[in-house]
Amino acid sequence: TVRPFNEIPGLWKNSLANLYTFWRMDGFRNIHRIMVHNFNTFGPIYREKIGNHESVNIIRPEDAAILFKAEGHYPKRLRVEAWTSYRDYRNRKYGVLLKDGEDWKHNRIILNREVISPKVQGNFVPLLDEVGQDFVARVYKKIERSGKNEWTTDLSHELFKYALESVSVVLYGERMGLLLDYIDPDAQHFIDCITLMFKTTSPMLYLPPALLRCLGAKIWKDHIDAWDGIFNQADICIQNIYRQLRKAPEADGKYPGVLASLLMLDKLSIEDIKASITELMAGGVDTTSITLLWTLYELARHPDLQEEIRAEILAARVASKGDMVQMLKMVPLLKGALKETLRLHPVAVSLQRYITEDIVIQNYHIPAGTLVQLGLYAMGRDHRVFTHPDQYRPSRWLRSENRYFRSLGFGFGPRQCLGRRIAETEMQLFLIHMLENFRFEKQRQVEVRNTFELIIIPEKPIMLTVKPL
Ligand code: HEM
Ligand code: 2DC
Repeated sequence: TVRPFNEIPGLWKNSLANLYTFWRMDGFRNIHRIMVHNFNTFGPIYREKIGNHESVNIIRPEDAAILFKAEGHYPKRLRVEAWTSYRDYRNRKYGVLLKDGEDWKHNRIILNREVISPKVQGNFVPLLDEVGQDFVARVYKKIERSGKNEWTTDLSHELFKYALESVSVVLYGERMGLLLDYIDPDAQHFIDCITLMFKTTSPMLYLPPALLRCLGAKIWKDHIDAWDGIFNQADICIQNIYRQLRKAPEADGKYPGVLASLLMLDKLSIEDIKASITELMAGGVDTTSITLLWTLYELARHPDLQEEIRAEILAARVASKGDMVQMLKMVPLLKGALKETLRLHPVAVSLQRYITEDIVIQNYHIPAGTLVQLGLYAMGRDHRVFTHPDQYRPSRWLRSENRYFRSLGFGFGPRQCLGRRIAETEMQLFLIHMLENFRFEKQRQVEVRNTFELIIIPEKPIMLTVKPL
């Protein structure tokens, strides 16, 4: 006997009161902890309505499997109103991130071939490897200048530059030079705009942007300025490549980057290409840099583990004889560390889909069209799903533990993260180079908590000490 939709536990009857409670609990920055609290109160499924947001929330991997089987041919996630409002307001096209239906599918299939297929992976590796080596050289310089044979710092700003340099070289086939001594103010402005864009998005998940716009709210203005800065900078990069291609279309056999490949392929309109390239460029900065920062933080807190991963890297370096693509296949523990980071510090607090058919989860009927959210952060910390969930243990991803629908940091299926291959390659190469050269230490064992600014980020700066080996 399946129980009806209306019997799912939770707070969904008084949406305005819920919005008020949410605000009182500082929900805008605490969404991840509130979800954990809700699962503890209501069990593995609950219904929720905050403002005009209605959803069913789930936490079990087996239920995630049911959800993704019902996502249909054009999987649709929660629409981030602030992002679509900006594009509508400025009359810009949606890219693959914001499109839906047929149009999304058409664009996504073409982008997949140039961004995420195994065929292009080999093109990215040498480009990203070079960026990793340059980063190491930069760190040596910083250590030298400190005069102490070590460097204690909040690495986030350096990591933002590393991430932007990496995603840019892949998209445009050219170096931006962000790891040189001179900091290009335009690039720095672009980085600042992305952070501001994320920060101003989260309150607008619950307060409709249209309303804020009418009220002339500061948050809406800041959001517009942030996206304007992002689009202007991306436009400059795109125009630059476009012009070069028209002047000298002759290829010299060198991989030209994602943008030039898409332009030459000529299967998407220029406007569609621009929209998605801008999203890729913007999506490629805070996501990977913060995941790397969390990973270094965890490795600094676990010196033995750091040593173990370093040994794996050194062995892989020898065995692969200089072939980086080969080497990346020989570092399972390193890959486990990245999965473990995303388990405890997922970029996305939840994954969501509008289901296209009726399903039954935890013995409740859920009708087609419902927004179902998998609480990714809550799942990562649930002891029913992971043994000793509070412990950072990369080896859990190698064997022993059940991995069914548990590694979902990049989402799932045809709508999963488009930047996944870029992100993974870039992060693996970074850690390989850094661990081959430096040891990472932390001053005091104070825990840094997660906070929500649309993506999950550290609540306060993480100070690390970098020492040459
Ligand atoms: C979508 C995570 C890095 C571009 C997503 C989604 C997640 C995610 C969870 C939603 C997937 C779903 O709904 O199933 C991450 C994580 C990253 C990362 C954890 C790094 C640690 C990147 C990078 C780029 C990027 C580097 C760009 C180069 C995108 C785009 C989408 C997306 C364009 C939307 C795809 C679509 O709607 O078809 N990402 N991401 N991400 N990500 Fe990432
Ligand atoms: C935020 O309740 C919380 O990868 C909301 O690179 C539900 C939600 C919907 C979509 C998610 C978002 C959350 C977090 C950030 C994500 C986004 C989809 C893509 C985006 C996960 C979980 C991200 C960071 C992209 C961003 C690209 C953009 C800058 C152009």
